[in-house]
Amino acid sequence: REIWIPTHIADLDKCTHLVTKFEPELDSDHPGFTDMNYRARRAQIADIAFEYKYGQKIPRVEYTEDEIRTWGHVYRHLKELFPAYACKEHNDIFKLLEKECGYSENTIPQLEDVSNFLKRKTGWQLRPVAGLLLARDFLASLAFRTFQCTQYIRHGSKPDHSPEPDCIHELIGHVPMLADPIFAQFSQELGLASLGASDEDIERFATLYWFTVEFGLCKQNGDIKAYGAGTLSSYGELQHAMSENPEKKTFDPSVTAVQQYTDQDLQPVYFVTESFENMMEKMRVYAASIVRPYNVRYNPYTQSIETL
Ligand code: H2B
Ligand code: FE
Repeated sequence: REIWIPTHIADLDKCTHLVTKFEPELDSDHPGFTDMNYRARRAQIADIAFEYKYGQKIPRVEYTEDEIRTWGHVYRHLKELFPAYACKEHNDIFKLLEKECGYSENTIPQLEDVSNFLKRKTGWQLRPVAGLLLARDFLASLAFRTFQCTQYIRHGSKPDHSPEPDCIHELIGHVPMLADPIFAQFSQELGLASLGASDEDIERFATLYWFTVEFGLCKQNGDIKAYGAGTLSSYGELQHAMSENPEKKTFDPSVTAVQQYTDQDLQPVYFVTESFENMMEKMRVYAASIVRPYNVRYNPYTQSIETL
């Protein structure tokens, strides 16, 4: 029984299976559950993703005043914390995004513009997605330097926390790190390692993704800084991560891959890496130990996966 994998970047049109557990229509704890306007708006923005095909321009969304207010509120709070708490790479690129890509308190950047910025920096690109994706599909897209990116914004009544990814999380948390060459490489390699892996290994790669790309901490000049997008897009989580309260363990893929985690609350455990290079080295050793029917490599000229 061979596991189907995308072999050309256009095959990502088929890697769009959603996990619906956090959606406003289905989750009665969602802050938008009883807000019919919010639900209609979400459906409207989701349609962009449902109709999107590889190679198209990402349609622009005209955000409402309410949506921009939510964005601005979170943006302001996070910006106050970044100088002390975000890693150097995130701080540097965030400034560049403000200068070159229209990031500001008063503007929600358009995915198409941000995607073009990333293409120039590291060859990463965005494609719109309607919500939380199956881990296998989400990880597969990373192999093609493609980030499946939500375009809607969280409900305004709960600006600090969103149970699902939203454009604040993607644009402020993920995008700056994807514009860093080393982190860009790390993220793609995680995607490549997942292609054709068993369900059990996908679970472990998803956990590794969680404790690195989403909630990872790193050492810089003797201090602990945040590089994970879940931390860098929530001021509550960022303050919590930098406090003495949570446990901080050393990143070690074979330990990290089986650590329990919660997607409902502040993280009780974080993993700290010495450097992105060191993390990438350790991940290569871990990935090489996974049994797969083949090895894969990415051909950037044809944007295809070659199996070896
Ligand atoms: N889907 C979307 N749309 N964004 C994410 O950041 C995301 C996802 N993360 N699906 C994935 C799951 C991650 O938690 C791991 C790979 O399961
Ligand atoms: Fe994320």
